[in-house]
Amino acid sequence: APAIHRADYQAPAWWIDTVDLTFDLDPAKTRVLNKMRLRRNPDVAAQPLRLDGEELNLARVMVNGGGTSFKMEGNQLVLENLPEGTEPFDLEIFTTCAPAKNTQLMGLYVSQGTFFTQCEAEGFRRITYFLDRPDVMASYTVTLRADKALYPVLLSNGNLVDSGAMEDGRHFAKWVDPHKKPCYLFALVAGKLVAREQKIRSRSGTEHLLQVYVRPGDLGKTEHAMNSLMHSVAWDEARFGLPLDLERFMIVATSDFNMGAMENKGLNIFNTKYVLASEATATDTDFGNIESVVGHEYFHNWTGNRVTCRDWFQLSLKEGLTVFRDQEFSQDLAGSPSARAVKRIEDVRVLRTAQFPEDAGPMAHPVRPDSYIEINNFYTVTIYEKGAEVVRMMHTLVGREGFAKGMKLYFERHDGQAVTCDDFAQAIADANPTSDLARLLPQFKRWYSQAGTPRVQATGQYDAAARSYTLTLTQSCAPTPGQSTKEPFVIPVELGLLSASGAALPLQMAGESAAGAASRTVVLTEPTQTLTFVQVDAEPVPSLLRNFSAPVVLDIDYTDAQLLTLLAHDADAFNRWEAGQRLALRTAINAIADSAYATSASGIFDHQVLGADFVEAMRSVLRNPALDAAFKELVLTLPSETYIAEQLDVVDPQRIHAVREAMREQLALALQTDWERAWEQNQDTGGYRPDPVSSGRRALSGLALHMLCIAARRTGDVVWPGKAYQRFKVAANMTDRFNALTALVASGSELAAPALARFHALFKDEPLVIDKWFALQAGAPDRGGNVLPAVRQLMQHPDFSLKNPNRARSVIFSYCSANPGAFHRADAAGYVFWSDRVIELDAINPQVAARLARALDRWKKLAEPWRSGAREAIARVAARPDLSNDVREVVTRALA
Ligand code: BAL
Ligand code: ZN
Repeated sequence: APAIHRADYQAPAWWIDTVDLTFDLDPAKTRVLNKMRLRRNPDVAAQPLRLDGEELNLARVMVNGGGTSFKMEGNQLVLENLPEGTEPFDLEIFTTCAPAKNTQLMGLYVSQGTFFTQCEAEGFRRITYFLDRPDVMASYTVTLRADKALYPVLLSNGNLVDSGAMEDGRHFAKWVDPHKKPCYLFALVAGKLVAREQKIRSRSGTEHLLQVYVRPGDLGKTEHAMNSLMHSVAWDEARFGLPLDLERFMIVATSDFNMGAMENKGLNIFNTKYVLASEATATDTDFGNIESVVGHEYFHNWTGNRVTCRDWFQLSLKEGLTVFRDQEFSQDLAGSPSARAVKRIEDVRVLRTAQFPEDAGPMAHPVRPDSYIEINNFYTVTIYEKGAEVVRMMHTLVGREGFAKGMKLYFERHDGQAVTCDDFAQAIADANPTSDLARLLPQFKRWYSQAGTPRVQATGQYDAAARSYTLTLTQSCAPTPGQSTKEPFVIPVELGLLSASGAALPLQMAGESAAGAASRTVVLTEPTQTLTFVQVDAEPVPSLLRNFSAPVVLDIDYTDAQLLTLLAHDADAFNRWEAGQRLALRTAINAIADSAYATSASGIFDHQVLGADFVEAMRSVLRNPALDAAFKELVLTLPSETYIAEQLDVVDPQRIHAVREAMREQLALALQTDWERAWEQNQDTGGYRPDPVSSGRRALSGLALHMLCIAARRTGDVVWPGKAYQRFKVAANMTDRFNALTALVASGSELAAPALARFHALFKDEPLVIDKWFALQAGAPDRGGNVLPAVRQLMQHPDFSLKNPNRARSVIFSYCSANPGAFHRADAAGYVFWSDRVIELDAINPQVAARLARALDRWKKLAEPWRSGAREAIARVAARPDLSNDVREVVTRALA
């Protein structure tokens, strides 16, 4: 397939004003009657009407009630002899499709006997012939007809205006969406579902009906999703003045879904993973994810739906902005400054372990890409998470109030339109004409056009005689595919200075008459800038990039003592955590490089690598009564293998794994009594609540138990594994139960096998819990190469299915993408397994296959023999003549 280029964008030659769809739903053969009212776009040169279609059977085409000539060109239906002039005319297209055979889960498909749709990005063309592009916005009327016994619930976007019985046990429902929308926001659902309902009243007094639809047995697991939805509605009104614009807002859950969820207008369709939760089946992490995904999809109702994207290159217009909004929502709901910081740290961790590698690899692309082959490959952490960081920097540059003003202007200007990332940035800047953003807008927008993670190198110089401290900040950005040179970015750096003993110093810069606050934001625009601070009594410790104020790598040569000061005293919680991570990272990298440390043939790295200072600092954090448990858990968790690998030019994944395991074991042993205390002091009291404080306590006690089991493995202790097994058996919630199970599995305890068997028996009817069961085993630490055979075995399990994306992810992705120590085998068997699965999945579901294909993105960094093995495996996939565009694009770029 050819690449599509942003520069080639042209407005549509035709507009579709109204769409009237009638569905006769049948799994084997669904009939779709599509009546459209079209007109020529007078602003564009006359040309034939080209409608997109895919895997459709065309039965009839009529214009203004009569026959017409047409032809097929590839997948497009081309009509040349349409009425002249700009008067609207009617076009009627009758097609059939086969939802039961649709394993791609794009367009109309069947999941467990229920019909669902997924149209973003280009799935509507699998339902009917259409101008399948986001800048064509139409008014939709939808009539659904189906067997009443099999499909009692018939849903589409908007309001239900009519329904009733038909002959032969069939019935119908007619829906009208009061808002114009692009076709990617179309949705229908038909099946046996039940709903939790809630009436709410908005600030203006309007009443709305909220509904969460699930399969009948799942109703008891919908309370949290409904609460999250109510919080979302209230939050968007309170923070941005954006009300719910529909009488009825529906969420429907399906267990077969490619993504997390989809923001179809008024009818969000969700992966069950992001709807269903009970304390018995869902962890605290699940509860948190549900809150943020429900929020995310709801917030799209304005950022995405009311104002949508002109073309798919602008995807981050809605995704970056909506991720930023859901992150803010979760922070606002979390409440305390400490809980906010914990959420921020978690978000940054995702950015740095997933997006930074993407930005340095073969799939690197700007937040607003210039070209793509398959748009589905661009639903990436760059578009989403880096896009959110770009919006966050705007927020930083104009302030909270200024940003709210900018949002208001954005909707005043663009409500009902399909627009670009430029339009958004312009609105925020124009609403804040005296801001740094307005002053620097063209340069700021390089964040949209330039790929790659900028690096900021910082060096400090203290001049005792002048009592001044000079910071030199130099920015650079490495080349990425198709972009060999980069211009300087606008980088907001929030910073402060600490005394050697950790006191916050008031900041006074050269030329200023008095000292100001102890923290401020400096905006970098030049390749190199120097900042001079005066009235500094002794060499300070700089705290830079507080709260991770820009998505950059900060290179700075801290001494261990400086990092220990930051870890103990920085007023910025993010940088406190970051100081601990830097200490651990430095230790890991030194040990990985140090040839004096040998790895034994069995892969055991039997050395003390952590210094006493680090261990004592970790002990202080654990014992510090002023710190929240959630924060302690983050500090005491070592940087991931993926993150460590990103810091190295040449990656030996086994050595990284061995060193990190050794560090963990050392922490487990050295802090044993503190872990015991952390376990005892953080037990649940009272009933289960997934709030930040109690989930933080569970996270810390879970880590403690894990560490105690790791220590027991070395000491031969049987008490803690026994306690873990006991906790596993009697736990009152899934978080505690799963943490205990994980501790047993991860420490290789003999009790792991009986616990796993018991877990499966307990939850055999809970698919989302069974996903956890699979994922835990596929992600288990490798002991002598045992994980790959176990994964193969898991794929033979009666509960396994390659067709269900959640299940495929729970086994295959957990192994290939989340278990580097087991996946990167010297014999390349992990890679061969990967290539087999990519090929196998591609025939079923190209979107899921292409995600899996990304698991070897960073192969060029691997040391031998992994590098050659990985290249061979990718080449093996690329050699297949019958690949989807999705997988073809990924492997071609990987080999380039
Ligand atoms: N628009 C695709 C799913 C999401 O980002 O909400
Ligand atoms: Zn989204």
